Amino acid sequence: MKIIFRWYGFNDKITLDRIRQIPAIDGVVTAVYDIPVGEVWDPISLKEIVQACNDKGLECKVIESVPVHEDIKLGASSAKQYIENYKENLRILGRLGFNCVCYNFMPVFDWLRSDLKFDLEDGSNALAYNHDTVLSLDPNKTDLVLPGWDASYSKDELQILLEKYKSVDDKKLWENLYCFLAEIIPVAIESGINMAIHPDDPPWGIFGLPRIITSAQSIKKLFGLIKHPANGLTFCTGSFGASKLNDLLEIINVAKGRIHFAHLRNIRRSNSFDFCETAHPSKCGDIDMYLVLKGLLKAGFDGYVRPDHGRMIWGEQGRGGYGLYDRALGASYIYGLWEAITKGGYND
Ligand code: DNO
Repeated sequence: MKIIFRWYGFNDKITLDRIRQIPAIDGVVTAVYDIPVGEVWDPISLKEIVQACNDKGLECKVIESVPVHEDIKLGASSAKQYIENYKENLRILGRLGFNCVCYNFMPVFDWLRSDLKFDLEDGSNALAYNHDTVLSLDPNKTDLVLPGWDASYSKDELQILLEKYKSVDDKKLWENLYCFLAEIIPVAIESGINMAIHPDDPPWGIFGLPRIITSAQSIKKLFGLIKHPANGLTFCTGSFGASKLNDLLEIINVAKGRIHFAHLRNIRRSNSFDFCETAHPSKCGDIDMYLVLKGLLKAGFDGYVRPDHGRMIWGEQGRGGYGLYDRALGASYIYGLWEAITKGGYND
């Protein structure tokens, strides 16, 4: 297992110099942030990114994300060209030594929270999701400002997009996912890249849009579509764990051999749909991180792990979920658990 840290590129105020001081960190996971979704990435700027990481002794082999253009998810006529561009990106990444690509297939919105600064009892704050608040928002009527959502659409563009999705239900979205995977997985294999889909966060439909990567059942279905391990998973404890119906150990079992990337974070649920994020240790939330890591080890997991969202602590200001301090504590905790179970063995 390798522990990596999310780095938002040269404009990230959490610099590589800081990241390299986190104990036992092997590398970073990053992306290209200044090119519109669907376009082909510039190999020269990617090379600079890899070089900058390597110069600081950090590996750079994982991309999060190569975003999937909405037209692919919609199955629009322009999907073909966007899929070609996606393949080209995979070829470029493969040539530069990347071996894992995280992506998601969530329509319109990526991860969604109702609060970016939810006060926790210890005086820190974290991301939180309140279902009633989200239900009270109408993306067609209001100028939607949603934490977590990369608001790259104007109000009008958003309405047009939501209108188009009216003809896409779960079944259609699965079909469009299949068309995408059937084209890109062979190129990923040739390029030495494992594709790792990120589950929908939260794992239920929002604003009437379909969401399909939500449970053990959906992972079984996904893997059945293309039976090669390069068609794999980003196992995200917080995304799957937001639903009480999901058993994380069952998901690890179902995805055995095909988990290429793990996002580890903790959450505390307050009812069926509401939750807040917490510090990483098991004691702080509903996710038993020890059992999760033990489950991963038993499943033979040998991929990348990153500490996912942290709280904002010690007065730190910055990108919600992506401060330095609490994620660094999370990384050390994960390393400690992993060292204990790998060296000491585990008892069933
Ligand atoms: C949130 C992240 C997601 C993730 C994408 C992957 O913090 O886990 O935004 O990067 O869904 O495509």
